[in-house]
Amino acid sequence: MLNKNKNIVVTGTTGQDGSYMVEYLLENFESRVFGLVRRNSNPNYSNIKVVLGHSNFELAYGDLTDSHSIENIVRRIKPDYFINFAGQSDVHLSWEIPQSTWEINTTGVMNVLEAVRKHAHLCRTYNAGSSEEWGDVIYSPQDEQHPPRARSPYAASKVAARQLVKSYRESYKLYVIQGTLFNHESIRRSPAFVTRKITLGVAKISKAFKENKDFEPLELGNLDSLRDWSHAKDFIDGVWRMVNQEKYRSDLGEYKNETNLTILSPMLREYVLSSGENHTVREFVEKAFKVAGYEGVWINGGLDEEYIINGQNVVKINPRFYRPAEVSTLLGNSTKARIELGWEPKITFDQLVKEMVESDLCTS
Ligand code: G4F
Repeated sequence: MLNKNKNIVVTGTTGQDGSYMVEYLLENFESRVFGLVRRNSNPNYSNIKVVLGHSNFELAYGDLTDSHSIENIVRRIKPDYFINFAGQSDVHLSWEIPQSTWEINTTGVMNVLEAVRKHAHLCRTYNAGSSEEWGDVIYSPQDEQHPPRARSPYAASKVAARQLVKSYRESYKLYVIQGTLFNHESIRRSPAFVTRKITLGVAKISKAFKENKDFEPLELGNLDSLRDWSHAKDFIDGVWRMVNQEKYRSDLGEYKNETNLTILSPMLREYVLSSGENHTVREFVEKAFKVAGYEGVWINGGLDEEYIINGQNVVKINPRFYRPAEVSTLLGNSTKARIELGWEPKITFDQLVKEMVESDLCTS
């Protein structure tokens, strides 16, 4: 149990990963958790409604792109952990807003690193990294050794952030790492991502079937993309293990004392978190409809492909959802995290799809 005097800052608190991390910390530890949120004229706190009011939880207002706000927070709170899940995480959108993607995902990380360096040198800092950094992969499954081959402004911003993290770790001996997380989903996923877009679409179409009403088919892009999907909750535990790696790695045993962090930092490792199996977008569609009780057939091909259920077209292709450069296959090898951190995912792909569809069926 972490003691009450530990301060933990989590950014991206209202999003999927940040909200699960805040819950995980409040459930498992007695530490004080500060959830960083951006001031917004129309705030959406739906993902954190269960923790609002918790005696160990406090909202802190700040913005990664505003170095003053980050510095003020770090100087005031002097965090023991800074978990950065904030970012512009929509790959497709990164071609539309490349500069702000860079400012949030890269310059924003530099702002965190500078604040930590100046005001909380012993803080354990985590930055969210992505399997997208590996782009057009050269081997499968991908492990920590895979070289960066970014194919989007989003991926490039994460590669650059990783280099910043590495250089701050080595130059200033900070406990700072960037894990490589493959796709992770949940009922809190934004509909900007394909899994939630599909499960919301399935729920809407299923309702229309039941009520005998007309509906618009779900419009998707590349159905043949392969992704290694996990449940976001499983990754929260993995991230926490990464920022406490000396508790799991016997080779770091002699550095357990926190005052030795400056000796420990060059030996820190960055880990892949993944399920180790991948599926196509097409397969996700089929499974999601099956959970709702429908089986269909694919007809035609290419841009004319359609998924037909009960004689009606429920999925069609819209080229708008294709990307200028696609990462066509991702498959993770998380052996190192499993062996060295004792981490393993608990929720299967089928359970993930079922949970997401059933939740959307309930609320639609
Ligand atoms: O769900 P996606 O948008 O996720 P993507 O691009 O794989 O990125 C996610 O995972 C990364 C980790 O690998 C994170 F770093 C990143 O922040 C994000 O969380 O798209 C998945 C696949 C792509 O190949 C895309 O082309 O689905 C394909 N797709 C097909 N139709 C679609 C659609 N994606 C979206 N978003 N919308 C579609 O209509």
